[in-house]
Amino acid sequence: MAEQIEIRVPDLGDFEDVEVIEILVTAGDVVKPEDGLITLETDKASMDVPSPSAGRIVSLGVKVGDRVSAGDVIGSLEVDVAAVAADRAAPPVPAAESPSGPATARSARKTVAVPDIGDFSDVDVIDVHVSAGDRISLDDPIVTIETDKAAMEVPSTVQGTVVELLVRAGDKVSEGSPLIVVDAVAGAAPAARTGAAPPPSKPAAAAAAPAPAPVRQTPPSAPRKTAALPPINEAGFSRAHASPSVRRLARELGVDLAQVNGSGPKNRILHDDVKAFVKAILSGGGPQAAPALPQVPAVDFEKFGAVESVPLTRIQKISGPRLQASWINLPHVTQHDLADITELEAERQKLKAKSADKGVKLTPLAFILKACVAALKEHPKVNASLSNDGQSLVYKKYVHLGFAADTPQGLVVPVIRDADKKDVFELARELADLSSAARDGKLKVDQMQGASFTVSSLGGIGGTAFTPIVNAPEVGILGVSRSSMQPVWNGSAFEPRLMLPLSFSYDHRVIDGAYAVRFTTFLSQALADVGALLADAGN
Ligand code: CAO
Repeated sequence: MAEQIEIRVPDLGDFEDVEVIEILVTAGDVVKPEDGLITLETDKASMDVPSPSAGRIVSLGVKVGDRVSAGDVIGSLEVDVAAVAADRAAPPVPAAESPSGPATARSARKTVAVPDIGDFSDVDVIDVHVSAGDRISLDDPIVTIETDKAAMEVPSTVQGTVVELLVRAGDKVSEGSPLIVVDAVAGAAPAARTGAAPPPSKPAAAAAAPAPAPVRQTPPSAPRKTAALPPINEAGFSRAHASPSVRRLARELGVDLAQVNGSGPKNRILHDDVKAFVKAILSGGGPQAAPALPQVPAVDFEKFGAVESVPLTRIQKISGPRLQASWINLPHVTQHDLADITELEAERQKLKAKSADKGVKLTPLAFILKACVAALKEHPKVNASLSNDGQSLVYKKYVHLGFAADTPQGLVVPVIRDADKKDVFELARELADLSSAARDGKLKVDQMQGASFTVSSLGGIGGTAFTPIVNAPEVGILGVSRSSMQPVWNGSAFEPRLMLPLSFSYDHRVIDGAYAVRFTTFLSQALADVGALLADAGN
C-alpha cells in the first residue's frame, strides 16, 4: 500500500534561511533513501537534502533561490508503507556484533570505522563510495578522506550489505569515527579473494584497521568510461566548487572537476556542466580534452631473477603522488648558479664553537635560509602561488620556509614559520629541532603546513647540481649541493674561492627566466655578504 509522506529539511547545524541552489529531482522521479533531492548552500559549504526513504516524488515545493531552514516542508514522497514499516521495525543498529540471519552464512551488524590515519584528525570526507543496500567485499573502498597532504580511500574490513551510512561527503572524521553499518556475512569466504586462502595469522589489530590506501586515479566503482578523459587531479577535484551530488556524479563518470567550468552562481559546477564536459570530450574534444598519460609497462621481474617486494612507507605513499602531480602539472625550469661563500664559511667557523655552547649547530643551511628570506622579499613572485582557478597570483605577506629533510621513513618537509622574523641562530635552532622531530617521526601536521618556499639541501651529502621538484602550489624551490674550492678569476689572477652550487627550480607559468636569474643572482650576492646576513643576529 502506498502512502504520502512530507519531505522536510533536516538539521542544518547552526544554519538557517539557507539558499536553495539546485533542484536535483522532479515530480515523478523514483528515488532511493539518501538520494540528493535539492542542494543548499551557505557561505561555508554546499549540502544535499537527502530523500528520507525510497519512493516516488509527488511534488517539490521549492525552487532555486528560495530559502529554507531545518524542519521546512519542501515536498512530498509516495512510499511503500510495508517497506517503511519494515524499516522502522528493524532493530536499532548496534555498534557491536548482533548475530542474525541464515545459518549457512551467519550475518551480524558491524560498524566499519576510520582506521589509524597517523597524526591526522578531523579530516574531510570528500567522497562516499557506497549506498545503503550495496553489497560490498573486503577492501572495497567506502569513503575517500583527504588531509592537506593526500587523499586516501578507507577500505571495508567486512563483507556484506550496507545497512546504514553514518557519514556524508563534507563531514569531518578522525580515527575511530563510525562510517557505515554493514549486515556482515560471517563464515563465507571473502568474495574478493578468489579462491585464495585468507592471509595467515594476520595480526588482529591490523585486520580490524588496515591503513588507508592512497586514492587510485580510477576508483574501482567507476572505471574510466573512455581513455579520452583526462586523469583526475585529486587536489583540484577536492577544491572544485560543487555540491556532494555533483561530486558523486563526477566520480561515477571519471570526470576531473578541476577541469570543468561551472555555470552556476559563483561559478559553481552543476550536474549539467559535468554532463556537458563528458559530451564535449566524447564528441571529439572540447577545449579541455587531454590525452590520458601513457602508462609505464608492467613487468614481471621474477622472469629475470630473484626479487623481493617491500611495501612503500606511509610517507612515500603520500609524497609520491604529490611529487608526480607537481611534475605533471607545472612546467619546470631549473636555473643553476654558484655563490661565493668563502667569507660566509670563515665567519661560520668562527661562530660555530660559540654557537655550539648555546646548543645550536650552525650549519651553512641557516645562512642559506636567511639569504632566501632577503631574496624572497626582493622577488615576491617566488613567494607567491597561483590561485585555484589559475587566473591570478596570490602574493603572501609572510615567509614560511619549508626544508626537505631526509628521514628513515622518507622525505618530509618541515616548515619554519615567519622565517623573516628570525636571525641566523634562531633559524639554526629551529632547523635542528624540526630535523630531529622529523627523523623521530614526531612532526605535527601544522609543522608541515603553510610553506611559501622550500629549500632542499643535499650539501651535507655531496653532488654538484640537481633539479629539485617544486613543492606545488609553491612556485619555486632552491636546491643546494656541496660547496667546493674552485679557482675564480679576480681580474688579474685565479683565486681559490669556496663556491656553493645553487639549483633553483621554478614554475614557468609564474616566473620567467629573467626573473629567475635575477633571483639567483640576488641570492648569490646575499650569500657573499655574510655581514648583512648577521646584521640582525643578537649574538
Ligand atoms: N656544502 C658543504 N658542506 C655542507 C653543506 C654544503 N652545501 N651543507 C651542509 N654541509 C655540512 C655541514 O656544515 C655539516 O658539517 P659540519 O658538521 O662540519 O658543520 C654537515 O654537512 C652535515 O650537515 P647536516 O646535514 O647535519 O645539516 P644541514 O643543516 O646542512 O641539513 C637537513 C639539515 C635536515 C636539511 C639534512 O640533514 C637533510 O636531511 N638533507 C637532505 C635533504 C634531501 O633529502 N633533499 C632532497 C629532497 S628531493 O628534492
